[in-house]
Formats: sequence, C-alpha cells, structure tokens
Amino acid sequence: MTVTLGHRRDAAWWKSAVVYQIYPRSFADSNGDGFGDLGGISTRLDYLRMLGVNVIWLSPIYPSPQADNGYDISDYRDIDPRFGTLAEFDALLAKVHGLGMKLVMDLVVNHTSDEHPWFVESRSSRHNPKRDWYIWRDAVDGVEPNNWGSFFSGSAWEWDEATDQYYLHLFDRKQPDLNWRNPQVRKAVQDIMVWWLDRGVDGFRMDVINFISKVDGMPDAPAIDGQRFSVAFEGFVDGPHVHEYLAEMTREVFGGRDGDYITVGEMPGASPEQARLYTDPARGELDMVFQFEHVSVDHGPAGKFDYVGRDLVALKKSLHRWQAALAETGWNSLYWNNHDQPRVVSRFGDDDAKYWAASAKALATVLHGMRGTPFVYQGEELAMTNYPFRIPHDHKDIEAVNFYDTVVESGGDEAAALAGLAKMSRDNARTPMQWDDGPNAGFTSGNPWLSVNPNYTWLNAAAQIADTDSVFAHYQTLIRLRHDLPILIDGEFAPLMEGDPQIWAYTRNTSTAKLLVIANCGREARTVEVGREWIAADLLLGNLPDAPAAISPSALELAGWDARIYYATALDSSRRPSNLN
Ligand code: TEU
Repeated sequence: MTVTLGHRRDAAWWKSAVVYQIYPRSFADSNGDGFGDLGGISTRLDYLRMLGVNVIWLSPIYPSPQADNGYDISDYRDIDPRFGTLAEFDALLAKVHGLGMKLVMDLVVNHTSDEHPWFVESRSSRHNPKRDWYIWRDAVDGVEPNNWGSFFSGSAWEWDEATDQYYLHLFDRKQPDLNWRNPQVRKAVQDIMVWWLDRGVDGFRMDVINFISKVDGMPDAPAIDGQRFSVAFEGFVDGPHVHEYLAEMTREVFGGRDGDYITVGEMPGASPEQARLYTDPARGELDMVFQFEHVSVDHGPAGKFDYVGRDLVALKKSLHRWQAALAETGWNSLYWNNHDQPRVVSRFGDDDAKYWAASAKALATVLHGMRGTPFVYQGEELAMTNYPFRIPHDHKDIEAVNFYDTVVESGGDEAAALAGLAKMSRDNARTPMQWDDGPNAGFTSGNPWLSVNPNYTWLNAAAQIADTDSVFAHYQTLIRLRHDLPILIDGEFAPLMEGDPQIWAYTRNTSTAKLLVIANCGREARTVEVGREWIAADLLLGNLPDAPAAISPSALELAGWDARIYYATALDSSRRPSNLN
C-alpha cells in the first residue's frame, strides 16, 4: 500500500540537506546571564549561512526544570524564559526563513517533566483522569515491579508515597515516561506538533522515539553481573506498537499539509532492519533515523564509561553495514557528534597539535562522503575538542553526576570512573561555543554555566574564518559538495579495504560518474594501490596542502591523516578499483 501524504512537495529535498544542531544553552548568550539564548542564536545566523547549512535543529527550548538540560519539558507550547519568549522565537524563525534556512524543533515525548501539569495531575490520585497517561505499577513483594534500570543509574521506577505506586522513568526520575497506549496521549502529542507547524516550524527531531512502545508485561531485563538494575533495551526499543503510533502520527499531523517538512527519529538501539521500516516512504512513518551503533563501538561491557578505545575496523564495519542496509529503501542521518557524544576529534581522531586539524578534516571527509543526511553539531566545524576534565565537580551532566555517585556509593574504582567520564561525558560536547579569543571565547559577557575549554585562545571561529585552510573551510567545502553533487545523494556505496585498521576507503558510483573517498586514519604514512582506472581522476578535495592533483601512476602516497576525494566521469560503474578489494 502506498500512503499519500500532503507533506511532500519535494519528496527528497532533505536528501541533499545538511543539518546543523544548536545546543542553545551553550551556543551564544545575548544577555550576560551565562546561558545561551534565542537572542544569541539570532546574532549568529550569518555564521551558519557562511558555513552553508540549510537546516537548523534546536535542542529543547521549552519551559523546563532543566534536570536534563531541557529534555524534561514542563510546557510544550512556550519558551523557557532563560532562552527568551515566544515573540523572540517567532522573530528568529522569520529570520531563519529569510536567510533561506529551515528550523526543526526537538520533540521530547517519550517522557515529560514531572513538573508538567499532566504528570502533576496523574500523580495526584489513582482515580485522576490523567492517571493512565503515565506508566504506574504496584510494588511486587515490596520492591520495584521489575529490574529495569534508568539510563542515568539506579532503578527506572520511582516510588510515589502519596498514591502507593511506582512510575516508570527510563531516564531521570524527573522524566516520567508517557503511556502511549492511551489514545489521548497520542492525540495530545499530535496537537502539540500541529501547534508548532502552524507557527511555521519545518519539522521535528524526535527524542528516543523508538522507545515509546513498551513490551507487554514489561518482563525483567537480562541481569548484568553484580548489578541490581539493567537498562532493558529489549523491553522498549522498537516495541510492539511503535510503527503503528508513528504512522498514525504522520497521518494525523502531516496529512493534507503542504510544505517541505522533515522528521528525524532519534533511535538508540535501532537495528538497520528496523530503520528501513521506519523510513520506507511507502509506510508513511519518518523521513530518516538517527541511530547509535557507530558511536557505541568504543563502549565496554559495563557501558559507555567503560571506554575500550578506538577500533577503526569495527567503526567502519558499523557505518558500512548501515550504508548497505538502507541502500534501496530508507534513509539515515550521518553524524559524529551531538550533545550526548564526546568530541569526535578527541574520540576517533587525534587531538595532538600536529594532527588535530588533519584528523578532524579526515573524519569529516569519510562521513560526508557517505549516503545519508549529514548533521554537524555546533563546534564540530571548528574541531572543538574534549574538555580537560579532572575532578568530579567539573561534570554538571546528570548522567555523569549520577554515575560517579553510584560508583562511590558502591565502593567502585573512582579513578577509573573519572577516566571514563573524561573521555565519554556528555559535557565534552556542551562546553560553550568558541567564537573568538576574547573573554569566555565570546560566548557570554557573564559567567558561563559550564566552563569554556581553555584552548579557545587559538581554537575559535574567528581564527578559522580568517584561514582559508581551516577545518571550518573544509566543512564549507563538504557542505557545498553535498548540495551540488548528485552522486553524493544517489551514488551506490561500495566499501574497500574494510579489514585495514588504518585506511578508510570506499567508492560511490552512478552510471555516469564515480567517487573515491580515501583517508589514512592514523599517523603512519601509507602507500595504497588504487588501480589504473583512477589515474585520470580529479582531486575534488584534499585535507593536506601537498596532495598531488591526480593519481599517478596508480599508487597513492598518503601522509598521516591524509584524506582525499577523487571524482571521475564516464567510468564503467561495474568496475571496481581492482587492487583495493
Ligand atoms: O538521548 C537518548 C539516549 O539514549 C542517549 O543518547 C543518551 O544520552 C545516552 O544513552 C546516555 O548514556 C536523548 C537526548 O539526546 C538526551 O540528551 C536525553 O538525555 C535523553 O534522550 C532523554 O531525553
């Protein structure tokens, strides 16, 4: 069955788009309170135009107690006063549109804040009409109804004294999960979406949207050794009714609406097979998924803070398998960073001075050459690095704070916990945007809510805009290529040398052209035989000043962190560069 929706004026406009994620509290502060705001964003739109992105996604700006930096919403139809007002939002939206860009809101509806009026009502009595809007259960044998753990440590159940029941919260106790089985909840969410679309926004990034349908009976999760609670992925990832709920949402919200919208499903734990279902246009669910497999390859058995180091082959294989799985049907986003991930140059690159810029450009190159919609997270285009965290007090994020406290309480290894946090803490991504070498990196005239990375004196936007060879300039080129080069959208993806622990290489092919994307993801120089068919290819993009303009004779000498894109037309697309397989 083909579902015909009104919301596809240009069915594939987002396939050639590049999305820029703003984390508003850390982007730009216009009133000196140390907290980024809408006024700050408004003064920096020219910067985004210069970078070349055409869609902006704002992390949540709604009223919120800020237990999880706005991912705990207490009113879906207003702006948190810390960020501004609805009038300022309307002005910002008009300005974004005036500059030819689109604006996407963050829709966080797996859960609300416990201070949202819905939950306040729900917890007021077992008989309140909103009781069933959340997931309430009796105690079993005097304890939690199952062993489900929260993403932020401890149980996923919180006891409510007043009504003698537990409520479910997959994240913080201040983020109770909504009960999507209740049709009133689904309708309420749809109404919120319509309200924002009527205001003029261009779509939604939907937070953990593949968690909204919990399995029947919510059975125990497989236990983890020595832990009372485990995050029960199998209990809520891609649950029994999720496809039905999303199809209903899309039909109700976008049906009959005319406009170029975009919907992005944030989906931790989703498999490529599920992603294909979510994004098959014939099913009318979502435009693209935002998945997490490739940013989980360095997690150890005990989770993300059990950091096990970079394994380039595993990283390549993960991204490549998603390229293959969505080759015919479906669409993926491409990203290294968001507000939850450590900085990519410090994680999969090399942030020592000598290779800092080259490795950031190389990683950007291999990602932006793939099929999917690239997302750039604020500061990534400058190769901002992880923060030099030392003491527990440096971390503000609830995930980090709870994790550390749990380790201390259980007598665990505090030094190892701090090392894991320094590498993987979400605050690495949340330090203020580095605009210039002035006080607080030009982010605020006040006291920033989170410390500025001390490297802002040399690592900042002003310095890179003035340098035609900067990481920023490299991102500008990659973004322009995405907009201009159809092969980046449509070209068939073919991996090369997948087992090589240092070289990342693949081709993109159409019947009339082909691209070779190749990067040396290490410090040692390498010589790579690429095959005679590439001899006449043009160098479209390189990240080092002395890269040869064409391949000659057929071997590439790649310096440390050397990355190139070669382009050739009228090649027989069935021929692979023979020596690379
Ligand atoms: O994150 C979903 C999510 O599961 C992770 O990326 C999460 O940050 C990580 O697993 C924790 O270890 C989304 C938001 O992006 C994140 O900021 C929120 O905290 C979370 O949902 C809850 O709304």
